[in-house]
Amino acid sequence: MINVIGLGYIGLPTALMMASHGLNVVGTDYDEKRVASLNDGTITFQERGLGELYDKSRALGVQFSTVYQETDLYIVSVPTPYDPLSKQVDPSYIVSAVNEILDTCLPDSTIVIESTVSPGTIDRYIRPIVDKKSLQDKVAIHLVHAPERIIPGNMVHELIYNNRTIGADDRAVGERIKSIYEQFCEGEIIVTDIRTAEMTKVVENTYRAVNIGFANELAKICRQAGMDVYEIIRICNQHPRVNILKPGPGVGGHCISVDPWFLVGDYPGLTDIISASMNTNDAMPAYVLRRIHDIMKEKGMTDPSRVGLYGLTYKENVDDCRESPTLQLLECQKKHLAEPLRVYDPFVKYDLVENQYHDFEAFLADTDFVVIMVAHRQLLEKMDLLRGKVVLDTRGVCDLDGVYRL
Ligand code: SAJ
Repeated sequence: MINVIGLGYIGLPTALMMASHGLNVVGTDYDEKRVASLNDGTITFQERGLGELYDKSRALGVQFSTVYQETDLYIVSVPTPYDPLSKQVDPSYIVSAVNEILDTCLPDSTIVIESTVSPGTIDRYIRPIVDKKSLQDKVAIHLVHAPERIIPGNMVHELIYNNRTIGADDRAVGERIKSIYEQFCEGEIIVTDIRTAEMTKVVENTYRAVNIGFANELAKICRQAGMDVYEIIRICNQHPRVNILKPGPGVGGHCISVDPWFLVGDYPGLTDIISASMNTNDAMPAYVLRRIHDIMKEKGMTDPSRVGLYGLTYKENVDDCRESPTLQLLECQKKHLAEPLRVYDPFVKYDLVENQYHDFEAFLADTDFVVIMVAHRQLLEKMDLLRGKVVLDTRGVCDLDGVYRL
């Protein structure tokens, strides 16, 4: 039996994918409400294809519990926050999960860490407690790092088709875990050592962060030059070796906005490009706020309560608001002691911020100036409703006359 520890954005899809392929899976989470909801038949977050996977897994007997199971294979997908001051990873959730596993597991067990960690974290914080237990009880506990790569919005597809990396101390253990992932993963699975696996994961997200930072910098350059950044990027991307990403109102989520800081925290003197890109991305919400101010001035608008932000999630068509650019912008606005702007997001059905709307039409009725922060499918289909309003489009998706860009 496989015990998946942590039923969040990564653990839950992984547990369901494994169970739906006939593997015997129990998902464990300390959050009683989450476990109760999953046992009652209610999935805990929205993601394309997850509902079907959930139904199939339930029919095949997947179980959810708050209790760690006695078994010989664990997959750990708990959060790895970072300390905003030191920029270093906070391994406390993984350490406590591994401690609980060590208290429960069978003598010859494997612990697979899927959570993202900074290079060296497993050697520094996890290996010592595992080695101590192995020595004390004369048991063999194997450590493996299998970092996830799935992108919110397309998780189910990517779980099946992405290539994967498995880091293990012992090749045979790595190959054994590979054969389990091969039950559902059709991509190539590369077996390497643990530190290499840790580094590749953080490097992948850093690569994307740096490239988003570049696109954001281009947007600012083009604004100053009075040029259309989207047209420039579109033309440049016709070059066979150029692929520039999209500028936006900032970077959110719990990966790209966090993982590169692990490298900055661990190698402060060697990460100039990375920290400059991260600072550029982090400064985008304040840049959008300045754009709102400038546009209001240009239009002779004086009432900020008529300005509305469309989108609260960190990107389109997901319900995840972690580190979202809209939340960052509202935070920035708060520091100026300003009344928070109006906000609407079709994916956020609960009250998250002040002045939040749950009805698109009501939101539009109360706003003259709409800032597109997230390009949800709903908006793309109803763009006409913005006709006649002042629009600042931070995502490059609106073609209405007179639209303002980043
Ligand atoms: N963004 C831009 N411009 C772009 C692309 C993204 O501004 O051209 C913004 C998004 O709007 C969002 C943020 O960046 O706010 C991050 O979004 P994303 O779609 O780039 O990535 P995530 O955070 O949803 O998922 C990433 C993925 N990593 C890479 O593509 C290298 C995913 O494969 C990882 O599994 C995931 O991080 C993770 O969990 O580490």
